[in-house]
Amino acid sequence: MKPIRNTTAALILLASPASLLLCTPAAAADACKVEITGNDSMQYDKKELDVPASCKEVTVTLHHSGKLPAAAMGHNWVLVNTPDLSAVATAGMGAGLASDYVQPGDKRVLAHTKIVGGGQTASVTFSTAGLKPGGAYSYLCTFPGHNALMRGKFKFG
Ligand SMILES: [Cu+2]
Repeated sequence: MKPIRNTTAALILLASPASLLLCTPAAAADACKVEITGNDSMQYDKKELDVPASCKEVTVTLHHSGKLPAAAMGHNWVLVNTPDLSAVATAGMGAGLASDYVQPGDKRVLAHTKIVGGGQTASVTFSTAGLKPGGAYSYLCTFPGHNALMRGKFKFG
């Protein structure tokens, strides 16, 4: 008895146009807009963000790809001079969720988004006038306990 082989596997190949790389002024402005995602495992998807020193303004968009609410697994994106990271995290912890875990008026905070929960997005646009090209900047999440894992280097120029 011969096994009957069914070979009806149909492969449909959808021809897609080769991706085009466009070099336009709009593309240059896009270099000043960066995105980062946080998840329910207390992690950002990027260890480093990079913007050229030619950016007069930078927009950072934070996505939360998880499902947990902000009260349980909230994330923000806070930019600091690297040496200030721990102190800003500690101050933010005391500020509470209502203040997005950022101490109001904290001069060490160079820019920050609000706290987002699962499925939410937040953006911040800030001037780079106070940043030095090649300076040592870092970003972190100031939700209590998160900065141990949720931190990265912010490269300007
Ligand atoms: Cu977080």
